[in-house]
Amino acid sequence: MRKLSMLKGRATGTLAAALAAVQAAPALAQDSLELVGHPQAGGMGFQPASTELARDLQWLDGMLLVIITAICILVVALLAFAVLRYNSKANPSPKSFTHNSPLEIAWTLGPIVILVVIGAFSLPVLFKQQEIPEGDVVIKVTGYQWYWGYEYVGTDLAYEGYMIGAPATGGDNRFSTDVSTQLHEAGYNDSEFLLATDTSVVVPVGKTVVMQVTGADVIHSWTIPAFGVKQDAVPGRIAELWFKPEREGVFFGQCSELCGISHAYMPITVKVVSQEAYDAWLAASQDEGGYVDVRQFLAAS
Ligand SMILES: [Cu+2]
Repeated sequence: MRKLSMLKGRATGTLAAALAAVQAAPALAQDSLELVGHPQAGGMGFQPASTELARDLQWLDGMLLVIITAICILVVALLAFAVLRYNSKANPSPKSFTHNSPLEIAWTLGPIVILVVIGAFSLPVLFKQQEIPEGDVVIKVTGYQWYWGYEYVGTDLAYEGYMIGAPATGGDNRFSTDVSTQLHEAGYNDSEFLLATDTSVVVPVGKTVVMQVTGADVIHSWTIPAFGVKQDAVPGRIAELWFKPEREGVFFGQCSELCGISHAYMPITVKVVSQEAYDAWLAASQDEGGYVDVRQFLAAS
């Protein structure tokens, strides 16, 4: 009923077929899915915030930057004033008092007020992150040395996600022409090496996604910075995180807990697609008994 060879987005062809795929790739590049959060020349700031939580976190970071900048300027100015005004030349006979109660009260109360203000803004963001809502989509994610396993709760769909270029994809964690071919076939560019994966987490836009995070061997950590989420994957425990992506696209993350020699080679990709594309992808993947390339269904959205 379905063209299986079309659906399986894996490198299987001859060299000629691979070269043809490379040439065809630009037109196919993720179809309508924009790459979000990949490295950019001169990039300095955060990945574009793509959930309410990420926006809150980035706003909080900006606010804290203002506060610590003001504190640094004040401290440097006081130091400079003390050095210039009270050095031994400018002030040959210093006073010898050791206490100043008003000053001591001020420098105790000042930091308390600053910390209370910071806490008043940061705690609501923390609670928003940690209070897990009912998920429209629930996915269990398991960290392995060195890849991720995904299970769509309530369905029989489960698959694994490897970095393109990892041993499981025929590579040795190094860039090569073969890796380049695989990247382009999967809709990525060479610059996404170390970030691109053979399969992705696929979720619908605008829906609440709950990830149940655990580890199979050692502690890993699952994150998508553009969503403002990060959670340790601890063997024997299930922790949860949630996000509600506001835009379609391909989002990148990396294992964020040092987990062994190939820790740097277990990246994460999430593809946020329309509800229609998600439904079609989920049905096809369940029929197929495994991950089907979601780009096949983007045109329908
Ligand atoms: Cu790791």
